[in-house]
Amino acid sequence: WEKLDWKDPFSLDSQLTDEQRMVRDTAAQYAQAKLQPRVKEAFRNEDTDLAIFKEMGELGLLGSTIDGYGCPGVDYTSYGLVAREVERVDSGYRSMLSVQSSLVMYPIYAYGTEAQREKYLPKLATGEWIGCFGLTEPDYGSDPGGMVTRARSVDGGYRISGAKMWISNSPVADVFVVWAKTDDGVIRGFVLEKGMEGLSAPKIEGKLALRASITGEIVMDEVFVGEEQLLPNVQGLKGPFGCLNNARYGIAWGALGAAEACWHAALNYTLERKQFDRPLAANQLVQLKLADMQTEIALGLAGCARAGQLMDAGAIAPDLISLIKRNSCGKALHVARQARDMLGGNGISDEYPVMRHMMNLEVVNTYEGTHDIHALILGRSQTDIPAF
Ligand code: TGC
Ligand code: FAD
Repeated sequence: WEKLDWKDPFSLDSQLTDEQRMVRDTAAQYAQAKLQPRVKEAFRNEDTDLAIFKEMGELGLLGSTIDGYGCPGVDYTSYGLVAREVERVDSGYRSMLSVQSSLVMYPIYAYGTEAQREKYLPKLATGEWIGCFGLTEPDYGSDPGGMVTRARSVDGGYRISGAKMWISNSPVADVFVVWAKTDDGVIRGFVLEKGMEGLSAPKIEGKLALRASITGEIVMDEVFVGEEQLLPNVQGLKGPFGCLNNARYGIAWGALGAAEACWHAALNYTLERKQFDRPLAANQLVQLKLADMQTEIALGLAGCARAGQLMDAGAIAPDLISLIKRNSCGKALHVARQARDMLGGNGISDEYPVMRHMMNLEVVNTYEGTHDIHALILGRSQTDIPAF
């Protein structure tokens, strides 16, 4: 019998190819050497360091699954491993990476013309340009099909009016992938650029979570775009949802990276801290929590690894992505709350990462489809009854 590797009970590491391990190690070294030292001040001061996009770009971490246009074309398991390493530091940094990769570069690649791909993808890959994705509106979050943003046909193109809310990266974005209904009521995707007349992206102030990642609105007042700014190769909600499949898959891996950081912090803390003349870790109630954390994280990662294989085989069902997104986010949030408790008073200090992760995970559990919305997607797949 083997001795259990308690950090990696399913031996995920031994399942990886050399290339996947190399990508993971590159991301891990970058995250620990460059992101970890910045994160405390970034979160405290709500400071989004735009240099991070260029640093990630240099390492090939932006749009990494795309083949060509300056992107390395790695597999989806590698993409998941990168998300996990980046989110081990902070969900906000993973957000910056996933929006750029899955929600901006992916739709341009999958739904765009060759000219759009050549114009936008190389600069988004290096991080010279920053992208954002506008689906959610002030009155349409879980139900994006109700959106009221309109793209009215005019001579030579469209005039777009409407507002998008809670948009990651929008105040610093150069490229805006925006979803709007055309005259026939069909949802279409458009690529807008910073500086277009009538386009603005004010920052949303007062966020108590995800403070290292900037969030804003997108306000469009009769913004004119030429026909060449329409993403021609998709129509309807399956356009934005196709992008969300990739982003939700990455989040499923990423949230467990944040959970691992909380678990390890709780373990180290309870081994060091003594009460009643013995380490906190000597108490059964503490070991129970550590065992629960290990179990949920290990099972969650095993599910993500299998989902990665299915993604790479082109054989994944979107409902399975809902399952892992929901499971990872809900479980990670629970782990973070438990870890926060185990650190006692120190648990609320930003000298330790757990409260920051906990607050971030409240967002991660909400965006890209809330925990309950994904439950309803899974309920529909079993019953054929949409209960939204
Ligand atoms: P429904 O009838 O279910 O579907 C409409 C059409 O879309 C197709 N579809 C999908 N296609 C591909 N992948 C998926 N996952 C798909 N889900 C649905 C579907 O086949 C249909 O196509 P067609 O051709 O028949 O028209 O639509 P519904 O309006 O009933 O949707 C209900 C529901 C709840 C599933 C959906 O609206 C939903 O998922 N709501 C959650 C909204 C959401 O996730 N928003 C995310 C905003 S972006 C974001 O949060 C980014 S944060 C990023 C970061 O910072 O990291
Ligand atoms: P609502 O839809 O109003 O939901 C509120 C509550 O009601 C939730 O608990 C939900 O589960 C529940 N609920 C809703 N409908 C039902 C139902 N039928 N049955 C049972 N319960 C229901 N969006 C983008 O487009 N691009 C981005 O880059 C982006 N980044 C974000 C960054 C941050 C920091 C945040 C907080 C959000 C971001 N979002 C983004 C928006 C995010 O996707 C939405 O917040 C999310 O989809 C939920 O929508 P909502 O906030 O309108 O909540």
